[in-house]
Amino acid sequence: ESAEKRTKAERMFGLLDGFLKNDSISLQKDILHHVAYTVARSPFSFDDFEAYQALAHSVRDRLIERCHDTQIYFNNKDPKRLYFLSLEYLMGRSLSNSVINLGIRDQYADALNQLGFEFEVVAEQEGDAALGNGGLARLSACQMDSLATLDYPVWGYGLRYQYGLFRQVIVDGFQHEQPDYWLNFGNPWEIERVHVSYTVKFYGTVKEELRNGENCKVWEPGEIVEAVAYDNPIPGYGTRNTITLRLWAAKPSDQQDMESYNTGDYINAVLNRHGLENISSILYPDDRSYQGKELRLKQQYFFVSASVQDIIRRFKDTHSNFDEFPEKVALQLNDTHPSLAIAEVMRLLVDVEHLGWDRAWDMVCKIFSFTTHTVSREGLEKIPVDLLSSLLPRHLQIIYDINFNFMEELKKRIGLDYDRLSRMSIIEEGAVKSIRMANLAIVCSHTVNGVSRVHSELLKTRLFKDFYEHWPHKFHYKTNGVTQRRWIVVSNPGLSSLISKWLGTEAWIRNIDLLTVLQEHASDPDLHREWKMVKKVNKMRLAEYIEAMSGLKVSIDAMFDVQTKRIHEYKRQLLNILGIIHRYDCIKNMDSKDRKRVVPRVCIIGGKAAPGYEIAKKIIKLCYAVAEKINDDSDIGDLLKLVFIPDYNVSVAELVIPGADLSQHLSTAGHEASGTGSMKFLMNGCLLLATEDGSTIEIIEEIGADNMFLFGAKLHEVPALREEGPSLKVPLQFSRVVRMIREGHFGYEDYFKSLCDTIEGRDHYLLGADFGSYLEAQAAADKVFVDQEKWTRMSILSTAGSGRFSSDKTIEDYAEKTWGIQPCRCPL
Ligand code: 9GP
Repeated sequence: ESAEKRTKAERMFGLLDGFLKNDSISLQKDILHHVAYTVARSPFSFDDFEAYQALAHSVRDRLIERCHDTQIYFNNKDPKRLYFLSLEYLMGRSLSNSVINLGIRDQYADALNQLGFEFEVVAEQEGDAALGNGGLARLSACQMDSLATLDYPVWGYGLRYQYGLFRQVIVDGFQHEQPDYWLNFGNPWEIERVHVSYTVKFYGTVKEELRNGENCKVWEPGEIVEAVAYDNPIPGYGTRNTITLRLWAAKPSDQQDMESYNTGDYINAVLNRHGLENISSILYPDDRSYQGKELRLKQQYFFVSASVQDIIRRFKDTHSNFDEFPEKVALQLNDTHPSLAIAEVMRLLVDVEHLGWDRAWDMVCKIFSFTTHTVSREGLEKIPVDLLSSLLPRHLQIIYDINFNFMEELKKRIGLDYDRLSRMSIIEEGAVKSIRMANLAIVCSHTVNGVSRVHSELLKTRLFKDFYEHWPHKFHYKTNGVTQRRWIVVSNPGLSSLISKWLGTEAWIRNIDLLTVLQEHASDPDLHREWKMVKKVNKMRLAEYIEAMSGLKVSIDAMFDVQTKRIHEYKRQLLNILGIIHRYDCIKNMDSKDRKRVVPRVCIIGGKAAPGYEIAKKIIKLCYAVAEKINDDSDIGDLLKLVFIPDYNVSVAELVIPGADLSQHLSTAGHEASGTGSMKFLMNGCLLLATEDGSTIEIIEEIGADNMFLFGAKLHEVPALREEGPSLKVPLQFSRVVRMIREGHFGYEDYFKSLCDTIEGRDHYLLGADFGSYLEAQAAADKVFVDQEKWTRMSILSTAGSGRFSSDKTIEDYAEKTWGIQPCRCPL
């Protein structure tokens, strides 16, 4: 029979013409085929967008081929798999990244050329997949790229939001939010798996039943929704391995509301069904808090329930004994958002698989690991018990049971220290009784990771001190990283070619340690010339973008000084704007001789404010108001320009980062868990002006403090400065620039009053305290910029020292120390 099967398979493979071919003629045929039969346009006349669609489908075919091979290989080898659970992924565009990782970018560029198209122009047609807010979401995307490249057997799981992160539109300097219906033009990068779907239950009641002599809990739901899988292939670089990011979409279930159909309420029954799809429709646009919203909780449970059912189904396909479960499964919780997975695994193992509580609990403690991305107590999620009890009654019981056992164990260790017991309890008593999701995640995970060394210290000494004292072995950190494939190879092709030329190899794209070789050439005049040329081209590209977007012409001889990230008080974009006002004020008061010594600057700020975050929105408006004043002042000319880049997203970042000379990372010490923007700028040879916070502390260790511009209060100084409050002495220049805003130099003085009030008086984020040293750091940057040889050397050393901040490093660390997984490389 097997010989027969083999002959059949060989015949089919022959009919398919073997593997897809990647020579120029085959690719051209393929693209034209998709123009004609997928896009349904004339192959003799199609535009750039249609060319993009056809090209994307052609690439997708190749991704699917590799995905199949990878899954077949994984299934044969049956390694321990990692399941990465995250509610957010900021993937950006897929085309360029995919063809580079597949190693066929040049072939496609040539094929398109033969058809009369340009690869770059066609690639620009793609919209961003923005299924996330900020750092955490982009980190997940970088980590998926590294997991695929390093051949780890992994599945990513998430939600397929129909509306991604809102589009930021600026009207008269004010942020407006518009929906990002990113699926409008179809999405060639996903594969709808109609046959992979799971039932997800909500509401209802829990009954006790005697089954086979055992007391069982039976959950009778009040609402049923179907989760349908959409698979997004993630190709590795330099490997055939292509892993899958499986995103779930909500669809009405056939089991729901049959009664209403039968009783004749057809119209309402259909409308109700449609409402259920909303579960996966909207991404919550706030990266700091998601407290107590029913829809958010539904999203969390919907995604974890479908994922956990899928994971157990896959395990059971090839295993009959659950004792092997922890040897085959590692579950990573990306922040607390997927923590309900813990209760869901318990429910499925106890209520459905009937393993018994103790056996199930033992497994849970072996499979879960948790990474937190926040430093603030307010950022920790809490779910009101009332809400959970109505939405997921069985899960509430399970969490209560977990907590009861934990409290009993704790009492044995620490006695009746009620304060401590109540701080560590998963249940928070109080006006609104709530579930502390972080406590749940810590209690049930074998490892709790921070995202930088200092973050981990803060977790151990502040946020989770009690837990650290109880379980010191659980606490670790993995320094975040970003993928060099996206952040150098895709976004900065000039720099990428230059690095390969000087290293004599492209191997650094997989082995980032090789970048250190650049250190040997850091003073070579030939490298300097080529390095500066690459930067110049990138600055020209960025200048063209700025002009197209805002009409503002900027000089590429000026220093391009960039701060792009989500707008937050702690990230202190306001400090940057105050610095710009100060610079403007100084230039205005200079005589012509002094003006000749001014280093011209183009200050670029970009980022989105959460829709409900008023102060952040005022910061954006202030940026526009100041820009208007400065840019219209003919007396200032090219000495200073200020640009706000609207709708900052991954593809805009790919343009901005390579074009930056200087980048600013200004968080008040102790507030940025890690920060990954700095790593992208660093890789691109951009000098950093930064506080000693989050990952910057580790960047200093790699490239040296004299290779960057550091300023500001250190972590240990912050409490004393805060203590001083309004009596803290601030520099005169600080009071002067704030007064300029208050007195209406930039208009809207009433509107900006509350913003000024946040920094005069209490000034929680210490802008006044840090202003003096901030200006000194800025002056130091000016001084070095004039010495282009020194600047270029520092720039080369920045790139050369960025290897530690590749997500490849982070992932290897996680794989070895947290997940216990091994590479599983599909043969070429
Ligand atoms: O704010 C942190 C940022 O510091 C970190 O680099 C990133 C990735 O770990 O996560 C951010 N947190 C969030 O995006 C939401 O808490």
